[in-house]
Amino acid sequence: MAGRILLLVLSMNVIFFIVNAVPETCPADLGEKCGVDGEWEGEFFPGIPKIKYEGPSTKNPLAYKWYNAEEVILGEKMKDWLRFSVAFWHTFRGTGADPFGAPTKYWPWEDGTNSIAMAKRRMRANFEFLNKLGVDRWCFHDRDIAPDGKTLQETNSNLDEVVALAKELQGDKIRPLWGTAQLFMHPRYMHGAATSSELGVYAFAAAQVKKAMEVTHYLGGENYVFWGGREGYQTLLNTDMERELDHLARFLEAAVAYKKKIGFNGTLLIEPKPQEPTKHQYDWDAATTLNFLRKYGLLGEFQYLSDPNSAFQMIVDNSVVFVNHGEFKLNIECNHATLSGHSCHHDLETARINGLLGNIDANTGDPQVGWDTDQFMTDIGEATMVMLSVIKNGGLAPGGFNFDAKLRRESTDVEDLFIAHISGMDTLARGLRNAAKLIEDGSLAELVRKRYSSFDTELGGQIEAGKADFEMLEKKAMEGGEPKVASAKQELAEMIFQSAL
Ligand code: XLS
Ligand code: NI
Ligand code: NI
Repeated sequence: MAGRILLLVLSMNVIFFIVNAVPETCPADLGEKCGVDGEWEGEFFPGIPKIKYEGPSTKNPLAYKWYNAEEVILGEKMKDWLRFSVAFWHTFRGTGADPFGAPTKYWPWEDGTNSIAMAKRRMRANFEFLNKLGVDRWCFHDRDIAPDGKTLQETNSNLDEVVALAKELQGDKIRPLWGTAQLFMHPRYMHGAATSSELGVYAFAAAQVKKAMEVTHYLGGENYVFWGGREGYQTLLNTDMERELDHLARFLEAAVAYKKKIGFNGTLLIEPKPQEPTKHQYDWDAATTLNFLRKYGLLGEFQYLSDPNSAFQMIVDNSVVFVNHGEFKLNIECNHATLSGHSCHHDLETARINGLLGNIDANTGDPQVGWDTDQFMTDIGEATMVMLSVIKNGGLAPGGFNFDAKLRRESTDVEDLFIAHISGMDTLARGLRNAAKLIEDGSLAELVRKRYSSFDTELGGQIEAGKADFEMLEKKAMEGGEPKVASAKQELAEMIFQSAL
């Protein structure tokens, strides 16, 4: 009996050995791509060249048609206006799963695990992707890039291990556009993170943000994002909204204090979204978020920058740039703006005129689907309006355009990852070229200027300076008689806009 048990134990050890001898870190079906130590060898995207600009007439899907990084538009290189970034979570963690269906994407380098070895391999794929695309920025959530451990300590050390590799692979060119903490997937965050009804969860979220900020800083990240996916409610019947919002403000104050403590100079960006996953998210849209920041004193000093000698100011219809010297700005996501019932252009302008336009999550929704479909932008008109806002903002730096966008579930080829980004980049590059044409042509700005020209008078000046009281205005109304109201010229404005596309 004892002999049999010994035999069994021995044979189990043999099986254990055989299983372990197969390199754990390489997918099973890769043949020669797995080295002896189980590490991936060679390219992740063989056959995909470095993507180059070939101009609008090329038929090559793996080439830029409109995005020409070094070309100067309105005094700046295209790459500086556009500051593109790849979103790690969609490009390297997106599986194509949806609430009704299983994953559809099986990238050759994936082994179906969430191990540290797999996380490192994905990181290598990420940097090959960035280098081939010619994009210098990437965005990540802490949990996209490294797996959860059994304790917070273990989770942090997993993160450190993967981040050390990312730092090495970044070289001296690539940096995070922003980092963020994923505070919505784990069940502990079901009631929210900073707005959870549980103090322990609030503390856990703080610890996670603290670590994510440190890591973003360590990698040379230029911004840090707060997207409050579960900072909201399902019903007000069980919710103390006032208390939750107070907690959120205290949480953000603590983040500012910590940012200063570690010497992180990046901008803190709040990303509004109206709902999904909660029924009602607190940072509904740009205006709601702005009001929240204002109520809690989280806006800094404002300053109008108007330098009549600057070429830029002359170009953009003499508009003044409104600068907010506070810690927070907004990260406007186009698909979130449309979910909240606005256009992307509306939320960008709301942020811009308040000095809060910090970054754009460049994606688009589907007019027939009522959720955050996170598609790559392809509408040239939308891209042109986006770029009008960006130019008027004087660019987005230190923010940029993060492709918070994913392949459709049915797009399953590795090259589709490239095609999607190239298409999104070309769409925005085309938007930039069109917006520059409109600004240089000046007739749209002139139409707007004329429309308000009745205020370019002595009384108009007094009104705008806050010096016109009701008696003065009554006098004008009585003396001037029935005012002549001019046409809004909407169709002409639309005609001018269309002619630039
Ligand atoms: C989700 C958000 C998310 C943020 C980062 O809808 O867009 O991806 O950008 O947490
Ligand atoms: Ni986003
Ligand atoms: Ni989104």
